[in-house]
Amino acid sequence: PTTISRLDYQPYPYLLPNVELEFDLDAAATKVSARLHFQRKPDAAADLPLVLDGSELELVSVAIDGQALRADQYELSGETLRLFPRSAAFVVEITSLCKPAENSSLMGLYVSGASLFTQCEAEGFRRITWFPDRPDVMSRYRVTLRADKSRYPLLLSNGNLLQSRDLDDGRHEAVWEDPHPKPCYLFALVAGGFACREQTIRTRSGREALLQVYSDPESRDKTEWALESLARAVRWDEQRFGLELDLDRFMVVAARDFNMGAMENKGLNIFNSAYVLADAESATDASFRAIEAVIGHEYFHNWTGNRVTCRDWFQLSLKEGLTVFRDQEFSADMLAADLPEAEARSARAVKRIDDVTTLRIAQFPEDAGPMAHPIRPESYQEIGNFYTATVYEKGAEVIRMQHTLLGEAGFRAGLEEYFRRHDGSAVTCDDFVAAMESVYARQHPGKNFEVFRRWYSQAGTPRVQVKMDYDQALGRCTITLSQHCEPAGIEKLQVPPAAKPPLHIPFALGLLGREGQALSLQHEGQARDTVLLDLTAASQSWSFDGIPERPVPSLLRNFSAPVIVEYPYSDAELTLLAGHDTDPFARWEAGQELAMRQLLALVAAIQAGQPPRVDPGFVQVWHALLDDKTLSPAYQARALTLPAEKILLERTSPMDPQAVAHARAELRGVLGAELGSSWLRIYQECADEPQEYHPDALQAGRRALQNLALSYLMAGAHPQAPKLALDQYYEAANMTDRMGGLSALVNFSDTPAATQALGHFYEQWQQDPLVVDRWFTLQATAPTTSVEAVRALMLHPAFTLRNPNRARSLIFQFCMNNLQGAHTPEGYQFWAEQVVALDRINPEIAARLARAFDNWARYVPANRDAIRQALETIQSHSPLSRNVSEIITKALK
Ligand code: B3K
Ligand code: ZN
Repeated sequence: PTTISRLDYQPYPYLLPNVELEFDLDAAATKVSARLHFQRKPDAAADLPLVLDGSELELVSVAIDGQALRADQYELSGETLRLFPRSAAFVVEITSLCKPAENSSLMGLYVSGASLFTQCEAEGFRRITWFPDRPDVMSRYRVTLRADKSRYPLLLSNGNLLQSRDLDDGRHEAVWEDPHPKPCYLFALVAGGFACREQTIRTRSGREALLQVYSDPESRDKTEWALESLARAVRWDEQRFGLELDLDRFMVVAARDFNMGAMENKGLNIFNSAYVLADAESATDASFRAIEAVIGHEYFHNWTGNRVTCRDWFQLSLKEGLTVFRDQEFSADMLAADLPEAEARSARAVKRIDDVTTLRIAQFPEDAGPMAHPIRPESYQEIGNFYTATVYEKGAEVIRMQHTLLGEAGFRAGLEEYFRRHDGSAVTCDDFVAAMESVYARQHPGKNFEVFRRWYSQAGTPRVQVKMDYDQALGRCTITLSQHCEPAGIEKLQVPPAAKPPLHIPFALGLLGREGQALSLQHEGQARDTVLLDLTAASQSWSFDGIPERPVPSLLRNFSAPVIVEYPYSDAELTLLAGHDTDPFARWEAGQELAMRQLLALVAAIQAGQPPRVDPGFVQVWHALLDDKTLSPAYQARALTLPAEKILLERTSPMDPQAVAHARAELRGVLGAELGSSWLRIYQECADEPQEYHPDALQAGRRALQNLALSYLMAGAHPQAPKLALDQYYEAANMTDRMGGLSALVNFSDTPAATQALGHFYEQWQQDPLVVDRWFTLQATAPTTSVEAVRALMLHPAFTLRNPNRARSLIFQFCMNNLQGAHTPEGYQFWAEQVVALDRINPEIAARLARAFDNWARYVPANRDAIRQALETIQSHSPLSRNVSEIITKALK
């Protein structure tokens, strides 16, 4: 397998300003005729061959300037077609065939249901036609689509519809033109029968634009929220960043079969239906929020990704990190909208807590494992493997730090500068940082982003060690921050280890008095409750005067950098912070850290064969949080949720998944039992307010807290719990409550009533694929579910490996989110089998499953050895896709 390196980038020697494509669409064989207008760049050598990419294509004919080429006039080998043009400007005409119905990879042109869809990012366009399939070749597209009219009544592509007409023998034709030059990865077409929900909006400059959401006709009543979310996203990007929609028509189409969440094709976003379809009866609060986030994300790509795109795929975080940051801010603003100041602050903190939790569950382990890479990777074998939590979520944190350093107005100015410099081109992460730096240097004469840039080239999660000294006589508190970052991924194999220079870490700090009161800090000539320390060296100190008593530090407020903080808090100090910190994120964090200590102690006891014992002091902390009437329900739900199993797992060494699952269940049981009457009170208070369903922060928060209370009541075996859960399940008026009831039953009781409710659920919802996915997921993740049970579920008529959502709902959920069931020798062998089976169908999806046990080398010996065997089982299969092979090879290094 070839490894591609970032530093080997070479510009493409030709411009391709215009592309004309004609499609004769047919599921079995689609004929594609391309007319490509090339111009050699002035600085390119005249004898360079023209190199085009193509995959799984049948070449019918190729011509240059109207002259058909004989087979000896071009070179076709593997995925490369070489032509030898004789002039500086010429037209290449290629006709080829592709086979959508046989394409199970869901890259390129494929069939889903009765419709045809495309997915081109990153390298899917080469499965449609021979082309320079790289993001730095930008062209204007004119696309003619022809197909049978009754089978494919709607023919969509990017841009504007120029004309449509009926042809002979039941076929019809549509011609689309996209006025904006784009790389081929943003090309899209859709053909099929769809229902449309649409709305006209007026953009801020007064232009009218048509927003459309297309779905299966039977799902049309579930597209209202998506369309509203799209309209909100358009408005928000205008208001927050001054970015206006540049199209007359913006379309979103839902597909049942889709590898990722969605795709930002210019003017024609194609979505996994899970991120479009929702109504109160079938979707949970979390789904409504996720739809809003993904609709926003893809829409925001229209500027950050499409207007300015990536020079090469190493720059992926240029668009993804930035766009994730933008969707996070969008979601936070939507959650906080219309709330009074204090509630708005709490709602934003909840969003931050959820985003940081995602980072810790998905990205920290990646940074600590064999696939660790900087947000701008240095090399890859298969780019499809680098749509990672690091590129996306850590990438967003790196953008967020720039926002923190520049401030809101400075960041907006930096973004404006970025568009001034680069609109319409394909650029690098360095270009983005340089635009931001130009504003930063103006704000802070003498400072720059020289050290900050290292975030783009360094893998691994940095640790920041905090030391606090207090001088009573001087009333002076001195904070010393020291950073270091362990070797990550392949760096671990290097001897001697590569030097990892310090990073620029914006570190937000507050100090609390012993009564929990905020202390005012003098910093850079101002008095503040929170100061931002600029850590740019291995170790630095800051002193604060006028501090009347030895304070308790509140560290990394609002999670101001993606690092791990180390400070020797006493339990009493954490308890103070958990009850009083004025920074809601840091307050949550303190409670989580206390819970983490309990959990780690339980893990140790379980491993030593001792009876697990929970500290009554800790139960009191949870009790106080339960009784705190000042907290918003959504925040309270987060504060009372124990750290996720995967976060706990990362904190055990060696990692012991069975002990982790056992410890967390134990603590939940103790908290449920000892605080039973409080949980019941909370449950009843939350259940008390019937209203018309809306997924807003307040209502959703109340439901989250109610469902959390129910799960604790079940875990604590409260005598009333099973009846509450059953009643809630059968009487629910929305899916959030229904799932809350059902999951309480299924996760905490293996009773006939639970089995019956599961059966009832399937009966009720079997027509709705997204709800059937929930049904599989619930069973896949229930602690009592064994490998045998999963195999039985795979035989269910509704199961198929070919639909990614369905495969994820059962196989991925079991392997990745069922510690008890999956972390067994049978579990690991089952995983290996499924990776191999999926690889034959869909390599991109298979490679994601292949990463389930990335960190196997850090597990306790029995698990470690069993996973190694399973990895070797996978490796022994051939052929493996480039995708899976890269993952397995790196895991076994
Ligand atoms: N840009 C797409 C990524 C799809 C790539 C799949 N191979 C999704 C997104 O981040 O918006
Ligand atoms: Zn994206």
